[in-house]
Amino acid sequence: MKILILNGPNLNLLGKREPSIYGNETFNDFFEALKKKYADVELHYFQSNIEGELIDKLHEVGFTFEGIIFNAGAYTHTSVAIGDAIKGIETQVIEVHISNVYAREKFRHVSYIAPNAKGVIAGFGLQSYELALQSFL
Ligand code: CA2
Repeated sequence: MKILILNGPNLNLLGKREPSIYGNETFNDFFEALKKKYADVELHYFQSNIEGELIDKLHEVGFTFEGIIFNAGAYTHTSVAIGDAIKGIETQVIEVHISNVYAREKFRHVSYIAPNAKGVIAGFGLQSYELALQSFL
């Protein structure tokens, strides 16, 4: 089973800044542990700060992979283009967030991903990604 974890802007800073909101583990450390725990799953990871690169990756895997776990970062709340890309692919997407976006500023309550996602998981720290993976499994 092929699953992509896709991270959007600024998530490359995880574990390096703002630990009170996003924790102190780097995504690479988390991802290495996840791959070991789910060794029978073909887990892929891609991060970009560039909207078009995220869209290209959705197009690249969105007809062959079994699932996409997507934290689009702040693009979640702004990107019509990413919303359209999710509408245009076949692979199901689960929207994830590390923080509970509904307990934060109003602009974070809006999502262009959610209307076309299988579901949304927010507020469980990096465990949000593992919960999404378990849902696909
Ligand atoms: O809670 C989440 O996962 C978010 O998608 C994170 C985004 C934010 O804009 C969304 O509203 C919610 C921000 C990612 C920034 O990540 C950082 C990590 C460490 C240090 C600085 C930024």
